[in-house]
Amino acid sequence: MEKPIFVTQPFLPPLEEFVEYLQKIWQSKILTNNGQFHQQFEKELCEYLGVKYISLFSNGTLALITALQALRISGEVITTPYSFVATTHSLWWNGIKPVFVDIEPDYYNINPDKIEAAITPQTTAILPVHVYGNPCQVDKIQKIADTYGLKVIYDAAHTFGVKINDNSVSNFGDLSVLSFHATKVFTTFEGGAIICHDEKTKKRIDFLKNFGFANEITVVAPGINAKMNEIQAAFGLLQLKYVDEAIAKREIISNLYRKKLTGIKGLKVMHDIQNVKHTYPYFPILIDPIDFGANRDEIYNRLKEKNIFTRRYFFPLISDFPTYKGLPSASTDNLPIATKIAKEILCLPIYPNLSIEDADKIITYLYELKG
Ligand code: T4K
Repeated sequence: MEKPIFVTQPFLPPLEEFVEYLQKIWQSKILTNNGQFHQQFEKELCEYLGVKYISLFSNGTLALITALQALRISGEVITTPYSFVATTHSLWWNGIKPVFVDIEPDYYNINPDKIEAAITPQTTAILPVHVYGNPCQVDKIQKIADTYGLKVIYDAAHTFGVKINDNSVSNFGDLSVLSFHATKVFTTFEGGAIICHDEKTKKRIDFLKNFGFANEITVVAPGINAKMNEIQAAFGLLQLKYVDEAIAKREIISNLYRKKLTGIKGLKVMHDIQNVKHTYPYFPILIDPIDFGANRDEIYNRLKEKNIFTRRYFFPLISDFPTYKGLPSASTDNLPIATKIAKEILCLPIYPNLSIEDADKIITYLYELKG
């Protein structure tokens, strides 16, 4: 059996370089609670991403939950069923009712043209996701939010380093939430962040992620413990030095797949969007069972037999999980595009250390599997 190839693999900088950071932590004995590496990492991330304020978190899910708390979102929130389940879970953890709106057929992000019809007097916000790092139609979404007095919180878990016309995608909306999980383009093992536009909001977010403490003796809200620790922050600082190199390697794999898979009947690849800087977190393809001659699950299973572990992100839809499927907006009739895409989607392996030979092997297998 050949060595397994997973959908992703984290990019790890040289270990000896990380040891230097660890030595500093051992000297200072500061392990967490806004230590030196935490402060430095926030500063360097702001510079790298081109954003004003960032608050680091222990993971992306707690950052999402806190983002909703920070803006006091309540009632109903309009969101997408086509995402990782954490997006909707963050609403549930805040006692908010999710209202699912269908996605658009090109980039599988929430369809702005369907949002207005889902707004009720209880709606307080929109929670879209830039799926696979492809930006949502941010201007249209903002216009709706402005018209109806809604907040916009972007789940930007997939968009590290993505820019629209040279402006960070995280500058759109009221808040943007990043994930630095091991499977992401940029990782701190586990980790996340909230990006905001003003100092006051950052302060509130920082209180909330530290139990609500505003100072030693004042608790201003029922906050949680969602702080990033010094080891994560140190790893992040080191990762930052290598992230451009890692993204460039992802781009090579992405271009190879795209070049060799474009034009196969029944297999659709996604194309880059003009004026967007992409960072290639995933390589999704759609398999049309009739035209390709085999369905998505057959391909998934046949590749698995060859020790190639693709993933069906995002199947099942969030709206099909038992917790959410009783909601009126979760009905298949309300979500025809998302339902179709979830049946046909397959994410191919992509990561900086995936060799050209292995990517070519995957391409060859796909040609062999075509009916
Ligand atoms: N919003 C969105 C849109 C998200 O996609 C996510 C997370 C979140 C919010 C929440 O952010 P976090 O709280 O996670 O920061 C993975 C990740 O666990 C999850 O972070 C991610 N999205 C989601 C899309 O994918 P799984 O269950 O598919 O991961 P897993 O463990 O099966 O990993 C996939 C492959 O990656 C493995 O087969 C091997 C490789 N791998 C994985 C890990 C964890 C490694 O090589 N090393 C590793 O350490 O959920």
